[in-house]
Amino acid sequence: WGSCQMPSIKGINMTVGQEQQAGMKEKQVLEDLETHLTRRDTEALFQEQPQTGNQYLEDTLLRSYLKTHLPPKVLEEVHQDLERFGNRLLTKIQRLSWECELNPPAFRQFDAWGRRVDHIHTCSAWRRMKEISAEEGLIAEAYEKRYSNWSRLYQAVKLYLFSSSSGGFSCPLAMTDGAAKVIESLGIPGSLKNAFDRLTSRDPEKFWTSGQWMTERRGGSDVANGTETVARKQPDGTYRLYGFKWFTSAADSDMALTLARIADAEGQCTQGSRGLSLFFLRVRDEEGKLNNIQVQRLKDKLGTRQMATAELWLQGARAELISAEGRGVAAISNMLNITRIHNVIGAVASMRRMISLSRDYACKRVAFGKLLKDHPLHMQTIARMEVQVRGAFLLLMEIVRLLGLAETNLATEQEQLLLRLLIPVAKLYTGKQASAVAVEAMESFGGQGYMEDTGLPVILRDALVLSIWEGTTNILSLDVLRSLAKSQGQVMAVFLSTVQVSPQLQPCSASPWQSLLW
Ligand code: UCC
Repeated sequence: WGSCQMPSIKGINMTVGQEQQAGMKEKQVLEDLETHLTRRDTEALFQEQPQTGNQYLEDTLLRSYLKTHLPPKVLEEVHQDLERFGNRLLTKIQRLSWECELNPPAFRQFDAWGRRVDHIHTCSAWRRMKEISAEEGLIAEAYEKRYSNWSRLYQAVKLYLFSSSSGGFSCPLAMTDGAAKVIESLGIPGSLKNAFDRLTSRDPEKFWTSGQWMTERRGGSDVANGTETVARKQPDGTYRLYGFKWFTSAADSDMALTLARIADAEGQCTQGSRGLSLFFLRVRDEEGKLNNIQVQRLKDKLGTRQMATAELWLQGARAELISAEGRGVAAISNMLNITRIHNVIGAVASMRRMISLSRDYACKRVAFGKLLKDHPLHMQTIARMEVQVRGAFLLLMEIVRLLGLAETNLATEQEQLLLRLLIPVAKLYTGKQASAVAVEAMESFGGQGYMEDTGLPVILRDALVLSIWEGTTNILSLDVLRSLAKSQGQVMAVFLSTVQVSPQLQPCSASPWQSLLW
């Protein structure tokens, strides 16, 4: 209400009585105006906050999938645990997640007296996430195999529920799972037994996380030509590593798997992929002293800021060779495939979170005189996103179902081929999808979606990395070609025959193939 619109009572000839009356009127107008100036009703934007409840109970597709696939006895136990976990996520863990976002890791290179300490400080909520991961068996579940071939799927479901509330802790868990998988595939040699037990422990005191140090300064995709780190053999059979790891995620981890070139007696190394071997190393010793490693700096990333990613100098780090010489890439590919599946889990989880919040908001927010949910155009947008996340979810379930079969020696040759093909396809597809869906969902909140303190931009920033790390879209496309070439085309034949015999591609038949065919 601008002053030019105010009723004017000035400039008129009046009697004393009229003047008094006019004075009172003027006072009244000014009082009215003052009431407006206090902006009592307009000082803030009041909207009901979008929320999710128990993610497990609210996820009808997840629940119907478990019901139709798990044996009844397994379903009964798993259902109870997931309902409890859903409550724990809602009441305890989500809060910690936000704390991780508000308190990103900090790096201190020197102490007050000039001593080099290279200390990466993480917040208490981040450290609590590590304990929770152990308590919930987020890695252990897959290796204990309590439910035989269903254990892997059950683990993936827990990780899926955890992902959006993990404050970025999903990343170290992905690499921890990958490291455990590599060690298991090597037959758990005696020297790695302790590491394996710790990676798969449910005891927070014992539990270790692992890093995966592959990327060097010459690049992260072309590992075969980009790896400069050299390994020198020691008289006791161990190695010392010298090099510069340029992008090491979860640098606060307890151990790492990394690639290096073994130098011969003359100090010469074989170049290319065939010169790479895989090593295990502890990041710190029992006293907490770094293993001849220097932290150069922490990375300043767009997202996943809750997690410490660092540049590391290896200056004689003591390490153990764990692959055959020159078979490093093949050995670490087990880890890559697991972390790529985790990437799919993260992609589906972030889409699920964004869409669930968007759906809830549509039931609360009024515009143009009615709730958003009563606007067909708005609901069409949400429905389209919902279809995307459902397809991606079913694809994920299919992959972890196949992985569970492979890990319990129950997979046919066809199923193994299909798994090999689907991992890169699902990673590249859902990574891209998650970014697009996060942007679309953000828009469905209007300007509020763009506000940092709603927590929504964090989800978008974190989703944007999903198409980049663990192999960009083009690198994964090449991996699809690699799987085709290595199997002499069999992966594609199996894929096509599986798609053809799949149930009639009805939405309610919950077929994972729909998402790939659309
Ligand atoms: O480290 C990182 C940490 C980020 C944390 C992410 C956590 C995610 C969690 C999400 C939660 C929300 S990021 C850095 C990641 N780096 C990459 O992904 C590397 C990208 N580059 C590639 O993938 C390349 O394609 C390479 C490195 C695999 C290419 O190496 P090569 O040496 O040129 O490849 P070759 O010569 O074709 O393959 C060597 C051997 C072959 O076996 P053989 O010799 O028996 O024929 C291949 O078949 O390795 C085998 N191989 C594989 N086997 C290669 N890739 C695979 C595979 N994917 N599966 C099975």
